[in-house]
Amino acid sequence: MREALLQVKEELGPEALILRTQKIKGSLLGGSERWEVTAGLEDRFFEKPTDSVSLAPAPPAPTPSYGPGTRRISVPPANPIEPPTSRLSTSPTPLRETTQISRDEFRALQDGIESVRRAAEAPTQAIQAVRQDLGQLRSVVSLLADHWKEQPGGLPVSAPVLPWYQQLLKSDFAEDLARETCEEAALMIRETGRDDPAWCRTVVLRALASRMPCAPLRFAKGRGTSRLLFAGPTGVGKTTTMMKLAVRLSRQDGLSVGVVGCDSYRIGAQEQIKTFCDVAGLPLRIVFTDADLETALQDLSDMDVVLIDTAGRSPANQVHFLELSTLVERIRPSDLILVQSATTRLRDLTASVRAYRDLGPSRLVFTKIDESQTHGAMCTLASRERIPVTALCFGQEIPEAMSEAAPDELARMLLGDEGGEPA
Ligand SMILES: Nc1nc2c(ncn2[C@@H]2O[C@H](COP(=O)(O)OP(=O)(O)OP(=O)(O)O)[C@@H](O)[C@H]2O)c(=O)[nH]1
Ligand SMILES: [Mg+2]
Repeated sequence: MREALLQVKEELGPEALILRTQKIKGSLLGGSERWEVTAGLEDRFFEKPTDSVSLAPAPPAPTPSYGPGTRRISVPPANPIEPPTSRLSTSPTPLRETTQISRDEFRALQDGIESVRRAAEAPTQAIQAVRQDLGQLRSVVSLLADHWKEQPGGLPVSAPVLPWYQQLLKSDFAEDLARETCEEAALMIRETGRDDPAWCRTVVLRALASRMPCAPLRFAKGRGTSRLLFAGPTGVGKTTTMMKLAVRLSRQDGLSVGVVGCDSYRIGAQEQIKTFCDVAGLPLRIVFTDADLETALQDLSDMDVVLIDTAGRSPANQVHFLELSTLVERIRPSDLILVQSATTRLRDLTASVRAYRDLGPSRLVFTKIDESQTHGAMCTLASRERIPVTALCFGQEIPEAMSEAAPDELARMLLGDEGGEPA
């Protein structure tokens, strides 16, 4: 019995619990008496292997436990007839190790799965948290915006359109127009219940476009002669614009086009227009007197369109302006095209357009857009003066550097490229 107990301790260690001992009688064939000892280890030893183990009291006999770590050892008594060998009557030796490893592995697996799950959920949770924060921030900003708006010196426009308001100011669009346009857009945004940046841009763009008067020039073949007179300040690109239009109408629209040059004032003006008409193959009449003008108009009376180039006139020069006014009266143009440069300051543009108003301009053309950093001045002018813009010129190339004006296009020039918030 003592030997059996010693063997149990040796096999299972000092923490071994003796669960049951039983004497086994020798067989009829002569075997000697034996002791069967059932021993085991407490469950907790498998949960957390430890070196310092306090021995728990043995579980109540006689029901043996064959739970984890239980071994039954059969030991013969010290008897010289039988060799003093021990025999494991049940579970093979690796039982404890196998069970312990499986549990450890299981735990490790569980831990692994748990950490993978946490890692997988982390970004989603983070995004949700950021979304929530954003939503809260939006409402706070909106509340603050409403509050500030009512304060002296508060926000000029509602929060969702504020970036676009600032963009319009950066483009040199007039402050009052920018504010009105953005407030109109803000109202629409509120009604739709959407205020993401892309949508806000679309609504501001539409509101802006509705303030840009544009009208194309259309001519029909064989329906009498349309007379187009080009006027405007010096050097803005009147003659170049006229040449661009002449090529478009004759080559692209297949119309018959004649040209009248009335600029006897600037040196080189006649050569400029003559060279062009020679190259383009268009009939040209240069006029110096009223009689010349009558003859020229008569000569070109069977053309679909007659384009008339005038000398650049400063609105401040009264004598020059009077001459121009007399010329307009004699020609009675179907359209008076007022050419202005996009590089001119708003104040000068406004003064110039108001001076030309008496001549009855029916269309505006903006030139040198390629040389202008911002387009707010010309758009403000068009919006305020309500003279339809017909063409935009953005280079010296004839006829390529010209496009038909469109409200959306002008609005886009102010707001910048497609995208979310302005840069
Ligand atoms: N960059 C740029 N240059 C232009 C544009 N339109 C005209 N020009 C240039 O501006 C200069 C003056 O052009 P003109 O067509 O002679 O101007 P104008 O108004 O007829 O001039 P005056 O008859 O002297 O009053 C020329 O060098 C043109 O090539 C444009 O859209 N962009
Ligand atoms: Mg000219």
